[in-house]
Amino acid sequence: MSQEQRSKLINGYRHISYHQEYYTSEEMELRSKQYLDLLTKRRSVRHFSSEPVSKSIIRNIILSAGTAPSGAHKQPWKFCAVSSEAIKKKIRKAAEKEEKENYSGRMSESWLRDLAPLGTDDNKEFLEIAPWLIIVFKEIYEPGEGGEKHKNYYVNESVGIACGMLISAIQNAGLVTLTHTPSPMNFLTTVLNRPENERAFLLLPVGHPAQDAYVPDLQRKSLYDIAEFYE
Ligand code: IYR
Repeated sequence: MSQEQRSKLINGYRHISYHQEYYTSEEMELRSKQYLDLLTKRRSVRHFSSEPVSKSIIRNIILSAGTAPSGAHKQPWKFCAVSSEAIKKKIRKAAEKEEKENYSGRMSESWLRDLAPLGTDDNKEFLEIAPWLIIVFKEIYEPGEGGEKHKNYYVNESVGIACGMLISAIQNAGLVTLTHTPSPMNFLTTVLNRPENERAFLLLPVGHPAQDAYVPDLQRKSLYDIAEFYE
């Protein structure tokens, strides 16, 4: 049922009436459970198939992430989607160079011990095998016409939320991803030729899992570990 759209001025700015579909409690029970089931199946996957994924699916996923709320609605994000084999190769080479140093000295003993159950190492083959890499940049400021820098607000929070929505859109599409944070990440600015106001935030390979993909046998915390109810 579509409702008539009304508008009014608040502080001199146009506001439009907002309506969203009304669900009964039963419908909400079902929908919230179905969404939980979808996200429960999500795993960070490191073994990708090279099967192609269409650009239009990647576009929809990025547009979904772009619906995230952001500080003062500045939308301080840029999603760079890479399917070029040459660029993926460059990214893998640079990421592995940094990771080699991380795993062989920059990371502490206790960090390496914490990572051991995940089975990670400095081989980042997935950066070339996955059909797409989405590199998320945060915009630390907005450049003005005359070269001035307009501040963005709550940039890490905003971009973090957008990345969460990106990950759930990837899961909903039937694809898998992994939050990869090669450190330091500044080589991505050079490889992708990004402007001065952007900083690499997260790198996500996107694709189908390999036929023989394995994930570590991990458990999630229970509701009572992650929530407190005050009724
Ligand atoms: N960035 C490294 C190391 C790494 C760190 C954490 I914390 C992880 O949860 C997983 C990996 C890498 O990508 O291998």
